[in-house]
Amino acid sequence: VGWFTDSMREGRPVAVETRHLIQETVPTPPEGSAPTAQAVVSQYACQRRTTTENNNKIFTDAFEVLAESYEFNEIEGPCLAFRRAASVLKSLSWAVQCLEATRNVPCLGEHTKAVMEEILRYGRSFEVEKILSDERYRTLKLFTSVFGVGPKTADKWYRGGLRSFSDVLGDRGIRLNRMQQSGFLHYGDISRAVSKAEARALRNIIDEAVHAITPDAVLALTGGFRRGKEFGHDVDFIVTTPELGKEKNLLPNIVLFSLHQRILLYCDYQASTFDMSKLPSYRFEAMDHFAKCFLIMRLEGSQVEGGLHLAEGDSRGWRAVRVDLVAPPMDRYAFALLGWSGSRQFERDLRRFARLERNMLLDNHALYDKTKKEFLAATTERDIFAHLGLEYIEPWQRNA
Ligand code: DCT
Ligand code: MG
Repeated sequence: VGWFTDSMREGRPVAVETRHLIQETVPTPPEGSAPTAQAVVSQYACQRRTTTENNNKIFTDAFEVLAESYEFNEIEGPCLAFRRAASVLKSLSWAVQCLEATRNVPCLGEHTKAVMEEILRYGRSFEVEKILSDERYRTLKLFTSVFGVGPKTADKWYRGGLRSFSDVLGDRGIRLNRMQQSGFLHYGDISRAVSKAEARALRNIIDEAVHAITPDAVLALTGGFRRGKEFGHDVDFIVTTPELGKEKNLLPNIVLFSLHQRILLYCDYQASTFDMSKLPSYRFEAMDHFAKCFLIMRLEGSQVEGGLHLAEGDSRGWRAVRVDLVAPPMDRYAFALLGWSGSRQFERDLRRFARLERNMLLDNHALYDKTKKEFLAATTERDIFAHLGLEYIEPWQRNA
């Protein structure tokens, strides 16, 4: 999870959740509009089914640039508005061909519609093109593509007059932390997408590591690969064991095993700070309190079915891959699995739905009913959806 690392270190929350448009009345669409436009589309991603097939990529790519530009400028309202707009368009089974067809689609504000109008008319957005050629945007985008460098650090370097990696690496005044050093060292590999086959190979390696020591351990692939994505920026796993308390040994043991196998290129282990008695948490926190590891692992081509996903002409026979491991206690497993399966927008809306529609607090640790003043138990993701009064959404339908 590259996107939160800097915020975590700098103590800045990643997102601010604000109440948005609620579409309650549904006008009848004009004749000839997209047929499915008549269906009510929920403003909450957790009430929509979003596969990896995106019929509105021309719009959502543009919105992502705008959102990121607002994020770099720390303007959170419009940033979130564009992320929500992108998310709702991703859920549509049809391509938007005219603005009138979106009359029953929530979360599309004035600014968003103006951008869509431009794209529909000219095939591109001038506002987006201006951002893409903006020096500050381009530099921040480049710097934040390094593992361990978030928007705050990138902006500091930019304000210091730095524009390229060689500027940063040649600046005597900059002391890179260990994470950033590894980020630069393995830049080529970890900025390259990880394939599904590579994710499966890593699963086999970690499975062997964890079961060598704890035969009854449970290992689950989460993140984008659990949602059926073909490629990801990292591979996320949850690992636990039925015996409460024993999960504490899992990550240190996997790390030791990997060290022994000489496949560990970087390791940042964070012990658990989880304390059930400190819940529920009313504060929005970017990160959960479970034990976790942010790793860079060495993956051999011989372990990957069909071979490594390398650049043409690269014949090293191995590559570096970013891997995240989380180890919650078993009684928190369903919450951790739901939280780490993403997408980020799906998670945001689950929490927002819980709070605004059910008076409940949901995070990666627990679900708390503020009306009944009690925690709601869950052993599966389905239990959590049921407590929230939501239809179950399969992981592959959570690509919001
Ligand atoms: N997550 C979370 N809390 C955080 C950070 C992440 O609950 N503070 C969840 C949301 C998504 C999931 O963890 C994995 O994060 P990423 O790896 O960043 O996202 P991804 O969906 O797996 O995307 P990618 O394919 O790019 O890795
Ligand atoms: Mg991931």
